[in-house]
Amino acid sequence: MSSGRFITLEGGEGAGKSSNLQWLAEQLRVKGHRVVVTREPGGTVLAERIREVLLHPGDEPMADDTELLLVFAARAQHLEALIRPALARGDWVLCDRFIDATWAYQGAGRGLDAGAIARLEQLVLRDTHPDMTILFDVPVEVGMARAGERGSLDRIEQEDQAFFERIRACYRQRAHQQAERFRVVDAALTLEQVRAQLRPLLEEMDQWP
Ligand code: Z5A
Repeated sequence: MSSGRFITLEGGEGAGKSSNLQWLAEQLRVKGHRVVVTREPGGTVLAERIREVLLHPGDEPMADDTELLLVFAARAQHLEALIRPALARGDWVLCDRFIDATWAYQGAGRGLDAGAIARLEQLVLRDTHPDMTILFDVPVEVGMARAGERGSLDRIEQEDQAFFERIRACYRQRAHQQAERFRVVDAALTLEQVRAQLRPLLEEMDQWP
């Protein structure tokens, strides 16, 4: 039986997931865990190549179904080549975005068929599900302003505010409906205040068998 744990970070643009990922990993390492930090789409050489196609496809408009299948193709590779082997070794896996991003971006954002997403979820995830998902919840305009400061926007970041409002609403609804897995932090606060909300979650993980 593996003792590895799978923790995912979710949220909209500029929510602060990346800013807290390494910090969380350090805290877990201090506690003696071996930690693998990764992200989606991506995480392996092949999955990172799929990410590049997804975010920077060139001039040809990408069909919504293509986007959905590429997201799951990258995830299948990531699970098989990195996540499952790490969990089997007993490592903790910290992942910047995972399946909830698909429900939020492709499901709520693009309005793609929930039945299709559910079938792909079952096919690709099988029995690999996050033990905890931390939702960095931030008002869309705050997150967009933070992300906008970075300069050039990728294909998805160029969507309008209504798209990102649907994404935020979807994340919050999933967190409400799956409260046993989700923990929600108010990510509009300062980095220090966000980390103060993450500390009790680390203590909660200490209680895991
Ligand atoms: N996508 C999808 O459509 N379907 C899927 O299934 C999956 C993904 C898995 C990945 O791009 C894209 O793929 C993403 C969804 C889609 N869409 N887009 N666009 P990404 O990984 O490059 O994008 P991201 O995850 O949204 O990254 P992000 O915008 O950088 O968000 P973040 O990682 O949460 O934020 P950050 O980089 O930590 O912080 C952003 C800036 O804010 C930075 O300058 C920080 O210094 C600053 N920051 C962070 N926290 C704070 C606080 N607390 N106060 C003030 N400033 C802060």
